[in-house]
Amino acid sequence: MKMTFRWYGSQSDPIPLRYVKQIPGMTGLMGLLDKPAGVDWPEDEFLALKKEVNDAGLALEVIESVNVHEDIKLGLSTRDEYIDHYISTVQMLGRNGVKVIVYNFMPVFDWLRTDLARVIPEDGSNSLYFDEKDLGEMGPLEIVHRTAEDSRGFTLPGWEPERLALLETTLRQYESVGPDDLRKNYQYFLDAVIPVCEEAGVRMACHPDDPAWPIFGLPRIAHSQEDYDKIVRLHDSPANTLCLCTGSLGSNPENDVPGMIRHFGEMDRIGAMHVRNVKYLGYRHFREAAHLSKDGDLDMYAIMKAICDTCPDTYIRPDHGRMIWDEKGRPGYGLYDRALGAAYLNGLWEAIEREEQGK
Ligand code: DNO
Repeated sequence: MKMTFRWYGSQSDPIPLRYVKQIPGMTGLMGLLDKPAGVDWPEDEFLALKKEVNDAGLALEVIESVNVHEDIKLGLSTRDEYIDHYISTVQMLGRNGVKVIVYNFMPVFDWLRTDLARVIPEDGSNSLYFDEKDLGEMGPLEIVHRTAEDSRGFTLPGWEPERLALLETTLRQYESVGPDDLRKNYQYFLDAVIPVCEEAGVRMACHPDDPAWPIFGLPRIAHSQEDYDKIVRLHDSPANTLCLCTGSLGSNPENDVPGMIRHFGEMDRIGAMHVRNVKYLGYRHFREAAHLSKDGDLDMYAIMKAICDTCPDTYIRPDHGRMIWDEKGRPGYGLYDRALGAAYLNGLWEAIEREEQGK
């Protein structure tokens, strides 16, 4: 397992890279460039990022959020041009040492929460929170405005302003797209991109729907084992993999997260993992918790054990942390709680490996 950290670049992330390097066991980043969906990523900008990261003693083998343009998901006639840009970006990243690209195929919204800073009464920390009841009252436009207001001035991944500016039009375009249409458009995308990935030595890793159910009547096709079984079959290749996010899939208690890791790990279809815990508060109602098993409802030991048994070489990162110790960071992406998460996951890993060696 290679422990990595999501970092937004020195212009936008208040966390200096040397702090990331100082987290015990941290080997690299799941990095990103802040680029709108559909553009060809400029090689010089990527190389500058890579140099900065490598100079800090960290690897840059995973890139997150090479976003798929909405026209590709909608299957519009303009999609081929955007797919061409995607392909050039894959080729560029591959020749510069990137092994995995984390992306998603969610219509319009990436992850969604109804509160970005819900205070946890037990200890006064706060975390991302979701209650479907609040969402019902809000509607898509309101949630977008509220999320922007609550983000403390930080851009949030998946909530890029240029995408959301077109929100009303895009929502209308999806009215005639059902899950099967979306899957067909997905297959078209994978058929074009995966052969290029195979040549470039890159694996595509699809992030699940978060939360793990449909929202606002939009089609969503990546939130259960059954969904992912279909996705890996859309284009059968070792380069067509999942970014198994435990907190996203785990938001639905019907998903057996360790079981899913074993299922797809054994098939060698896990390219990367986001590892975090959630606390259920009711039907479609949860908050994000500290990484520890006892602080939430996921069994983090069983999760790490499943990784160790079936995909021990995968890249993982501690995912969304709470805001603790008065940190004023990007919601979900502060330093302190994610660093604690990494330390805890590394501790579990050491114990599991020792256990294996002692057998
Ligand atoms: C949320 C992130 C996601 C993820 C994208 C990948 O915090 O995990 O935004 O990066 O879905 O495309």
